[in-house]
Amino acid sequence: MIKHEIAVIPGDGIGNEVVPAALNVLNAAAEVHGGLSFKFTEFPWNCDYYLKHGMMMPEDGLRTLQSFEAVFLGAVGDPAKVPDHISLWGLLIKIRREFEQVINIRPAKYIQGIVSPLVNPNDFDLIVVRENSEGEYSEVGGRIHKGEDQMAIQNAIFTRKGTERAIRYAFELAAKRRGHLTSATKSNGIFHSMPFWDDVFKEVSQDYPDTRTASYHIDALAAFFVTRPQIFDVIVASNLFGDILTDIGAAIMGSIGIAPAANINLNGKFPSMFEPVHGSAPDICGKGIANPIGQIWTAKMMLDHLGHQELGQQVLDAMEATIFSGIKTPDIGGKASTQEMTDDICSRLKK
Ligand code: GGG
Repeated sequence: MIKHEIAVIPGDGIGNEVVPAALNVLNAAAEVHGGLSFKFTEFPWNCDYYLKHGMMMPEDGLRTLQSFEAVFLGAVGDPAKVPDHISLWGLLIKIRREFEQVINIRPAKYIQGIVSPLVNPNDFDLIVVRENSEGEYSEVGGRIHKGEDQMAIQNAIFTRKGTERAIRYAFELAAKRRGHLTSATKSNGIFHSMPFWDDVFKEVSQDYPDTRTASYHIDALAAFFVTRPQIFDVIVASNLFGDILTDIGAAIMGSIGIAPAANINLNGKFPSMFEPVHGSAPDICGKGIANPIGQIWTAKMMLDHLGHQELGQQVLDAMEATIFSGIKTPDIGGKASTQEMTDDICSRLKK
């Protein structure tokens, strides 16, 4: 019997609705497998925790998480309680950084049964590899002066190591897929870091002569995501560009509630973390209508990471069959609740 020990952080808002849904699916998947079980240990770290303790997680929180094989996270942020930059840097970004989760993988693909807002919803299937440890997500800088002299300085960090690591990872992934890699740049407007990014991309590309490459400025690339996403296979992007592009990826699939993500630690020293692209959605929290697909697809990515690719594929198939059958939450045109959608996925898995 294989037993996986998973740390679970539902976090804020709908994280507390979609995480239990995805855990039900993982338990159903384990049942189908027969020789697999999960031990989920839940941690109540969120904005309410911050209001009580003045921090998003305890001092020894990272040490506690380190003993688990993976972290399964819902959503972080409740701006009515805690400013977003405090909650994000106190939990999500802290875990990504300290656990050296340097790569963020975010797939997007056309799903039959979901009405895409695209004018011409062609079949598309792409993966964004987002640099996850540096770039524009930086605490380097400061705010000085008062009144009309007020000033904020924000420095982005692009190291050779971090940039090359993300680009190389994306080339390796493209080689396993359709052999096409697109780089997101903005070297006409951002004077230092983006020409540097382009140079590293060009240099690394020499090691992958069979991979076809393209490079687009992020503004044009964002437009192409909407007008012709089918031209893309793997896209490599900096931290901020990757974050923005993947919200567009979610939008063209039909809902921000669908998109999954994996924060990968490459050296095996720390657990990787699995969390959907969406946030805590305070506007729909408590209504029982949050789309569980983003979290369930994220669970599928965790299964892949733990070595259960076949089972992961079964989860994806069940999920797609449920959507195709019309059992859908309101954000994708249905009337089903979070629970109804989850129950249907579990029963299809067990068939
Ligand atoms: N699902 C995790 C979550 O709450 N994400 C919200 C967010 O703003 N994330 C920013 C990021 O991924 O960098």
